[in-house]
Amino acid sequence: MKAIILAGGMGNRLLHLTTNTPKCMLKVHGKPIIEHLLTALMDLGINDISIVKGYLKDQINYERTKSYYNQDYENSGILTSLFCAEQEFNDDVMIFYSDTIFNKSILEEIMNANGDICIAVDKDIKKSHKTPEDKENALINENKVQKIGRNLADGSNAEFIGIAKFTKKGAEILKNVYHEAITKHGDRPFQQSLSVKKAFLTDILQELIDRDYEVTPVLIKGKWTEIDTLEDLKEAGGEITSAKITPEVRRGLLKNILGERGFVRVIEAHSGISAIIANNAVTNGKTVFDALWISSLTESAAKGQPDIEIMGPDSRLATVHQVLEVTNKPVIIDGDTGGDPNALEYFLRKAESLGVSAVIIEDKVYPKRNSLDAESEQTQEDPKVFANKIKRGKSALLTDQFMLIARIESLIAGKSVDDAIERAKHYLEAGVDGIMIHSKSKTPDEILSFARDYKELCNEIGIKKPLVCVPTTYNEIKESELRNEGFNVIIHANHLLRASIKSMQNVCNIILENERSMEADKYCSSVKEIFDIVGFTDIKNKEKNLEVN
Ligand code: SPV
Ligand code: MG
Repeated sequence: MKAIILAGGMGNRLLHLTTNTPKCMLKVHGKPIIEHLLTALMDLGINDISIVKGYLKDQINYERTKSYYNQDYENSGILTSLFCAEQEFNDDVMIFYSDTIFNKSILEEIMNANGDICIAVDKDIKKSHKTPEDKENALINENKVQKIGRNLADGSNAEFIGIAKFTKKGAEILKNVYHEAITKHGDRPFQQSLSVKKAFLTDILQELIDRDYEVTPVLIKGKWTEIDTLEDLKEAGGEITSAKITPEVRRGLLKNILGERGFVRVIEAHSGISAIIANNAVTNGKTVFDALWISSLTESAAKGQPDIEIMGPDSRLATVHQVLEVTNKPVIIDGDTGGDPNALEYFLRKAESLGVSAVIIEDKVYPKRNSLDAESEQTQEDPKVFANKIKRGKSALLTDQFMLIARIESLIAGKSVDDAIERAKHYLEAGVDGIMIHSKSKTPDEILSFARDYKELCNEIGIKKPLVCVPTTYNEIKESELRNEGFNVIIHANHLLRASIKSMQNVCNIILENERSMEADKYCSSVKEIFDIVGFTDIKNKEKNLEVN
């Protein structure tokens, strides 16, 4: 008996965890998901194991296994991955999804099942975190699979769990049907997919059924867990806080995401705990923050100090250390004015070596005042002096992964959009890697007007760099609208600190008023939640060295 493990997918729903790690290498109970399967297979004496890789293939390395590679993993389906290992279809073979942890007894059940084509199904259709469109269900009647796929029109009474077994004869049938399907369908729809190339395993199984081949269900009793979402990973005992990343890999992430998507959504973090919350935030199982902003306002305030450039570079870097330790997202630092050019060089070199992706410096005179304060005088630097500072900063950098971004404060200082554009020209020509336009207006009008002129300027001078904004005061406008207007980086600059201040004040008042904390409980996270968030639960699991099988 051979085994083929399909490990080419990108695991989009676990986005922030799979930025640098293929899904099957995420850890559950201290070891990668795929390793649970490899151990179980080897325990059962199955040693002829092939892994079909795709996304981040070099990170999946297991001695004593064979490797296949689906080069086009981004544009093809799991069936294409399976057929990358077609030469293995010359014996009895079991096929596995690589993102599911199966109890060993399940493997035994299907291994010993009768039938040339068998699939493992669970009669107890799980309340998994998958949407109905994503669940692979089956309709079983008279010990035969009648239908298999997503959203079955005739209903379903079992869930496919991602294991199929083909005898040598069954594998021969599979090969023939697959090649006939390619000839017949070409790039046209195939079963529930847009083409054979993009098809799921369930599509070929349905094709086999349609051609009157018998697909036998193996009704499993043991436990299995598919890791598809953060909730699945958490429930399986996975590590969601400590996916580690080297400074070299992290540093280039911001440029990479900007290159690929042209858009980055950023949230502020001012401490380890706020960084973990920001790192793990996800909505609809897929929308996440792409990067973290280390704000001067909140980093100073978290230490009880005003944002007037008295919390210097080393304070900022100490906070950055905390954040880098607990997250795997790219980090952008608020560098204030950058100080004098020597101080800027020192700061940039440190930030770059830590794996920070970008520093933004503002064109004000040291010591600056927070830009949102209506009463402070906002003194801008001469643009030529600031352009020279940019040149000094850029010359101190060792990699081109790192971005030095110039922040223009003309609108904050009461000057015109034209003044801001004039400055943008100086800074772009000095070699800056991006431009941030700041505003404290209640409406986005002035930054939108800047964005339009900026596009023209970029065309005119032939330099195009990402555009950044911080919509704190003009926060009615949505990210998608800002994106459509030409903004590439949107920073929600202070919200986690503001949320925590309000919440802490509320809880203080409730405890004082009630002379006890019972009434405040519903406004507080549980202690267990803290354990989970900071990885104490992970550590306990590791110490117990829990055996899943
Ligand atoms: C910060 O977050 O520290 C910023 C943005 O610099 S603002 O507070 O709006 O100036
Ligand atoms: Mg600031």
